[in-house]
Amino acid sequence: MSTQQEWIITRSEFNPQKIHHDETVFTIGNGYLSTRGSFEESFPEENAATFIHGVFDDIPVVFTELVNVPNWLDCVLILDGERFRLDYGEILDYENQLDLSKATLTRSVKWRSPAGKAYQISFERVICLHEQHLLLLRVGINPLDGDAEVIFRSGINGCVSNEGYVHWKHKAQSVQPGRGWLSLVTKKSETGLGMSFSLKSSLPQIKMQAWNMDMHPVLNCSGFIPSQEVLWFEKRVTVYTTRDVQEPIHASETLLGQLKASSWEDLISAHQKKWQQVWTQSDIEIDSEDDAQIAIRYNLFQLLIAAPWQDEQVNIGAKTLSGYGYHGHVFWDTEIFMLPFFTYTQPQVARNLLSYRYHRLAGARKKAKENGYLGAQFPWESADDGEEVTPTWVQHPTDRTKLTRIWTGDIQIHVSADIALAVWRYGQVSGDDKFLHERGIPIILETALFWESRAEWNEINQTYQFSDVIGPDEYHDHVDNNAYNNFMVRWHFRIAEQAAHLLQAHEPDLYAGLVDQLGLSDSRMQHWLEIANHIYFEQDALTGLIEQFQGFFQLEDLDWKSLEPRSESIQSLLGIEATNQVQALKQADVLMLFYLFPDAFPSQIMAVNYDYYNARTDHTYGSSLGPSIHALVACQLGKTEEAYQHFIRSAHADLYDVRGNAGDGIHAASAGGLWQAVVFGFGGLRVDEYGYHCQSRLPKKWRRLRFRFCYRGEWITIQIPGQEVRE
Ligand code: IFM
Repeated sequence: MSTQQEWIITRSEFNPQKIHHDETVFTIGNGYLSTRGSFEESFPEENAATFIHGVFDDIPVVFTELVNVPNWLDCVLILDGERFRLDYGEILDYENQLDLSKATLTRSVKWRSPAGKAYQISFERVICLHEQHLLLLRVGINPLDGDAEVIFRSGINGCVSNEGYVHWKHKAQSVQPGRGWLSLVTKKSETGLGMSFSLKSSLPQIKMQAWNMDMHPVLNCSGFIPSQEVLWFEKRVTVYTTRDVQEPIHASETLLGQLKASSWEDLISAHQKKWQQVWTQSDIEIDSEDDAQIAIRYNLFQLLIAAPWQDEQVNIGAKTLSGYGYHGHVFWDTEIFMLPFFTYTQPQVARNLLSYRYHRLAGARKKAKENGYLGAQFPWESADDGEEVTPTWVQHPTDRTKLTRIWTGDIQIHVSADIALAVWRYGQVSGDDKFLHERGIPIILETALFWESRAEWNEINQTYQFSDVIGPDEYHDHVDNNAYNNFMVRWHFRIAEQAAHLLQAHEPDLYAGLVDQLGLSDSRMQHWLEIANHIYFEQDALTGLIEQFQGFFQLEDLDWKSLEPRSESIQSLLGIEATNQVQALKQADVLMLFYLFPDAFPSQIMAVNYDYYNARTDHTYGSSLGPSIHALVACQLGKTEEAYQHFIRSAHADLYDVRGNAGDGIHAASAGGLWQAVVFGFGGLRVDEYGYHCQSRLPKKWRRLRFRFCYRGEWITIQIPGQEVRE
């Protein structure tokens, strides 16, 4: 095991300007819920939030959003008549620490009140992994200048909103010395929530009064702390929703009662043991001169705390459960960027994530039908019911008096092929044939039907084409024949034909059911292959350059240097329309194909295209989905040091707020891409139908790399330089 410093994220200074960034950085969770790293005692203009997977409610414009649930931290601390909060008094010493190995957030503040008395105050926060409905908080108060009179109030605060929008209606509540509970329901989706809490103090002279305030059961604790003694409060919170059980309050009260017999130490040790197991599978060790070790662990930690360990009806939003960005909506970010990490290190989570798509086929069928297509068309943004939830209009990024039309929900259609690819790759790596046969192949076939009806025959070119789409590079919309889109569709048709025959051979009854349901036939599948073989895909015979979409090479080349120095994206500098007219990319597009299909292109072709598109990509201010892919492709081309620069950009995206928007939540796709950049890029792992092998290339600053993965039930450890160990 590595040294402690390689597991701990520390802030030793409080910077109120960075509060929203830090709230995101110090998010903790357990795959059921997450809580941002805001302070127990609150802070003005904080963005405190706790989100539970799957708890959505309606909201105008963006249709539905994850709901900020009652604040379970909820503390007011008054010391000798002065309220403790970091905007009052003086901070003499400060340390905020996230221990990634134990998933524990601790904060210790030496504080001088406005009246001049000093106190040491500490907090320890845990969202249990071994019991996903249990949250723990400990607060320690140590007066440093003589006795202190203390008032400590804590409960469950249901007066919360999503940045001003209130989703909760009151049902019932109760509080008595030692414990209380709150029952609420969301206004539109009618999801019920029950939260219970218990509170105890370490000193007998502390008196406890129950305050039953509106939507806010609270315990008011008061008394004296003798000089130099530490007063501890221990709070336990249990939470259920009607997504879990019929009677959430009954369940939260029962669990709280059952846990009475367990000590704080017992609970913490069970939680830590579970995390140890998780890290045994998912950790990456990097011995290097840089901060790659802590950065990779931090990114993996953020994926792991958002991973639905026990729920196949939810998925991971683009910002995990760590912020308001994208309202909890799910994108291709899951399948293309995050999923490989889970497929290779936590396969049951990958299965849950893909099962979410299977259970949302009804929404995808509806979308296809409404658009006049066959089969299933997955939405660009998905949430609770799997219907399209991409907003149609949003506020203009620079001129707030204007609205901007968002086209992704209408025409960014590659997501259906992205999901099919993730399904197939999961099946290949995990060997989970049951999933593949019962859920995976039905997804692949139903989405193939969508592509069949979406393909357009062009009599003049004698090609099948896809006009009016958006590819991964969202700086260009309404384009024809995006190379990524078309290549993915070609792959999709070919794999659909193979998958159908595989199912027919192994599960004839399931296959017969699909034949009936989807109208499959040999001639239909021949037609799929026919489309695949005639899909438009333009590659310059002389240069080997693949055109990102029809007409891309005719666009004006941008003079990037003339725009430097800059601190915003090309799109916000030039405007949406002007950016559409130049060869500037928000993120990898053609290069995505080299990352996903490294064996499909000769390296010379990859190199030519990498050089061309890499030079035309808005790496720092474009999409956070870009750098990890550029890192990976650069590795494939042996440009290891260039890959390293891209890797660092992705590794620091949230830790150092590279794009200035980390306050909205974790860039989950970047985190998932980072794992791939290390394992597939620097580690050089390749898995195909014949097995796996590694062709590693470490950057100069790295001395050693070690990772594990599971291939068809067998755990393999790769150490570079060094050996491969099969367990
Ligand atoms: O899915 C991405 C997209 O590729 C770029 N814009 C942000 C989305 C959510 O992360």
